[in-house]
Amino acid sequence: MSRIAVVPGSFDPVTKGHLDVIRRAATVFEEVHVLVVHNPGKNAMLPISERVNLIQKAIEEDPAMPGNITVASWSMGLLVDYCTEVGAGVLVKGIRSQIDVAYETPMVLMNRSLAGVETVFMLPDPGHAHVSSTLVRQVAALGGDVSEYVPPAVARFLDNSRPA
Ligand code: COD
Repeated sequence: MSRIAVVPGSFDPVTKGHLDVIRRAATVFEEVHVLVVHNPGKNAMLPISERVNLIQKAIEEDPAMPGNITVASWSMGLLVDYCTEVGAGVLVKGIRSQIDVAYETPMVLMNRSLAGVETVFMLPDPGHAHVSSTLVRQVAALGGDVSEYVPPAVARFLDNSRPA
């Protein structure tokens, strides 16, 4: 039985969809580790340390967030190695559509096979189902308003990063 869950992601940047899943996970598990991991398949916008910083701020500023959440990053190898290091037996992944299920399924089976780590899929509030970091990056880069999709800490950061 595992009381510790890891919610991994690129979080580049963290969105309200991610935070919805993180909050739900923190109501189910005793301890939740939000883990920022580099995804080699994506062109990163923010350094990992900034992503960690923004998640921490977003959680601190959200009164609905339980107090059992820690934020970390991992670049030392497999995701399941982090789980083993902290004694987590469960990964939590947010699912927006069948596309996410198809993308995540081989990783679920591989992580179980590598280290016996199970994965729980959680659905966000349907209002967040169309939100992705990729689209947030695109809308922000083209000068659009992303404040509906990201926490205030990220909206402020993106505003301050705009060229004058
Ligand atoms: N609502 C709900 N969930 C969402 C939303 C939303 N609006 N947006 C994203 N999510 C979910 C995603 O489905 C995903 O589960 C999670 O949040 C993170 O999303 P991203 O986009 O920030 O992160 P990804 O998809 O780039 O994932 C990066 C991971 C590091 C999690 C992934 O690459 C991974 O698991 N890598 C494992 C590396 C490894 O050990 N490989 C070997 C064995 S598989």
